[in-house]
Amino acid sequence: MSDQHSFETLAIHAGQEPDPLTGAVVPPIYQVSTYKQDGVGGLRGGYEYSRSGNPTRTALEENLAALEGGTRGLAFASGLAAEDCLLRTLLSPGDHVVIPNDAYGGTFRLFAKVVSRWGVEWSVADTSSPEAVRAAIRPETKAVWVETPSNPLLGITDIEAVATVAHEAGAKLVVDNTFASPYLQQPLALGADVVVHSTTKYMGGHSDVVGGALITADAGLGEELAYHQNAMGAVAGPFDSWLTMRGIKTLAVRMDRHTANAERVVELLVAHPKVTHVYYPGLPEHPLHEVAAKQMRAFGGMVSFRVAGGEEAAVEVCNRTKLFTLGESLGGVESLIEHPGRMTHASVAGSALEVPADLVRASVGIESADDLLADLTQALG
Ligand code: P1T
Repeated sequence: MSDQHSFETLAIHAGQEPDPLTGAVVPPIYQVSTYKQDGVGGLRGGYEYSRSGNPTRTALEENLAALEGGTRGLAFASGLAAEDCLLRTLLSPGDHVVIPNDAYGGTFRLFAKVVSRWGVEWSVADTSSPEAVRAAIRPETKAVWVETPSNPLLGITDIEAVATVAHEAGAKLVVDNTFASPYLQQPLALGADVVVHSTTKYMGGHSDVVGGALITADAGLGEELAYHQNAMGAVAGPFDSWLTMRGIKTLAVRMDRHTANAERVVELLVAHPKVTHVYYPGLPEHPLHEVAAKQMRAFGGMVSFRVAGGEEAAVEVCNRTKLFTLGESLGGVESLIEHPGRMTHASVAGSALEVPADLVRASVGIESADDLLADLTQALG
């Protein structure tokens, strides 16, 4: 599949050549752990053991690389498994990493509670300011980690500007592209070295699979990560890879609809007397709206807002919705709602990443926008 094709075409065809044996149009689920060798070392297509390589996973990995415009894609058992592999590839004891002041709680926990135990230092910066990132960099800084848009406050980082700052210091720029998806934003083209995904979210898109991915522009780094992927072992299984590919085929149409519905939800929330603040990069009053408009095709399906009446009022809104399902995660076709302070971001309590107690996060699905607005209206009361 040529890289010249447009995103929608690549999503459906990249890495998805009809099966050479049967012509099956969809890559089969190779539910297998090992492969017959034609004499010792006589591998068919390079496959020897499914941790090291599996044809269904290969199909997904080629697809991921094409969609992010990278040279190498790697699929993992979860987003955090991908992050763990990346951190332990890039960092050694004594190294330092700059992390954002807004990020998924589990990502923060990985830095604060796990990787730090191996002698890796981290400090927090407001990555929406390239100057703040520059100020946080130390001689030992090996990586700058960015989420844009960020979870849950929909903060925006100027990828191009922060890539320059990181590279001047000899550090790599990692961008978690989970909230945007490659349809809306392609960090490698803006100078990022590695893209991270929780494919559990928009890529899979149907709340039926947990997975993660790393995509790199540089083939050497891709090789190093592939080595660690195999050495550490948290690979995506064949069925999970297949489900993720199935989701990706409709990514473009889903993201268009997520965005259109989110814009309707934002309109409602901005005008609502019980809502004190709306976080959405598509709003002209978002502090980095212009940067978002420059680096994103559209603004996506995630919306956060604060509710008058504090934490209890925010929790009540989450409890009262009927169509927006109360639950963690995001990016599926069905709308979800949650209270980050008590749910997805409980692990950042007391840290520089603490989220407002009156915050509600909505993952706007692709149901009828009118039905979604009616549900939020009754929940806000
Ligand atoms: O859950 P997992 O597939 O391991 O991915 C972790 C992860 C990484 N990056 C971002 C931006 C994420 O949002 C997540 C997971 N987030 C949720 C489960 C959530 O509800 O926010």
